[in-house]
Amino acid sequence: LRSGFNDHISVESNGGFDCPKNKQPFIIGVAGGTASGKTTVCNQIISQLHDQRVVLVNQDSFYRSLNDDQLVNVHEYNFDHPAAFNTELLLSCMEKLRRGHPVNIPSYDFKSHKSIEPSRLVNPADVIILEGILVLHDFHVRNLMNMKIFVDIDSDVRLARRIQRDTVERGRNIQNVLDQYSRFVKPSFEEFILTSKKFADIIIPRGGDNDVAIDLIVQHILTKLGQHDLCKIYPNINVIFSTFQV
Ligand code: UZR
Ligand code: MG
Repeated sequence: LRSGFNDHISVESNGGFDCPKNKQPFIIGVAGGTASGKTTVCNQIISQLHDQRVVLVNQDSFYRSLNDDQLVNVHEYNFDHPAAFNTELLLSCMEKLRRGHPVNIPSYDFKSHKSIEPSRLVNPADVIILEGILVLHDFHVRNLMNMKIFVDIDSDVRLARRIQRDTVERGRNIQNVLDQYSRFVKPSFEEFILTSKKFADIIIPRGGDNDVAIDLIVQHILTKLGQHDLCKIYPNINVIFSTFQV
């Protein structure tokens, strides 16, 4: 099978069968501004779901490669705009995972600003978490999700963390980080990310520090997966339940 959107992405077939509706994976979207703690929240959810098959998909993997002109003027490029992502490819990958097919997720290199080989083969799972600044922005991407989470942290805390991360982990200087923040990161946050908060089912204050919120989310996922499991063991479970209700 070919993805149909991008020739270098090949998708393995599982025999062409889609998984039945009641066995489809539980898809969670985790959005929020830069350095809000999205990755921490995802890792905590994953570590508490130890008995389930969980995969994490990053929206960052779907950044478009910059061409030579864009690379020369890289400081003029807005990485925080929805157009910086290949959303068609993200959608086709998520759709395949939802139907129970394995998929190749591209790898993005933050240093060269390009998609690089090898891509990552992701197998179908019980829970799929899609994480990224703009995963709640696109209507079609939102529509794939069973649960939509927005991680909410004060902007000054995020900026402080972003400076720390970009200077220590990404070798940038403070002036560059601040310029980029005021030119692109902050305006795009206000225009595209903050406005997507209203689509969230759950808003988590304090991000990864909020143990109660993580517990509640994990309990909800387990309840939903439990219902899936009952349907697998007893295909007529809905009939049984409705009989009891009579
Ligand atoms: P998180 N980003 C880069 O710094 N370089 C790239 O090549 C691609 C993206 C940044 C991007 C965004 N913005 O704010 C951030 N800039 O990665 C999103 N500038 O990642 O959610 O982990 O902060
Ligand atoms: Mg992150």
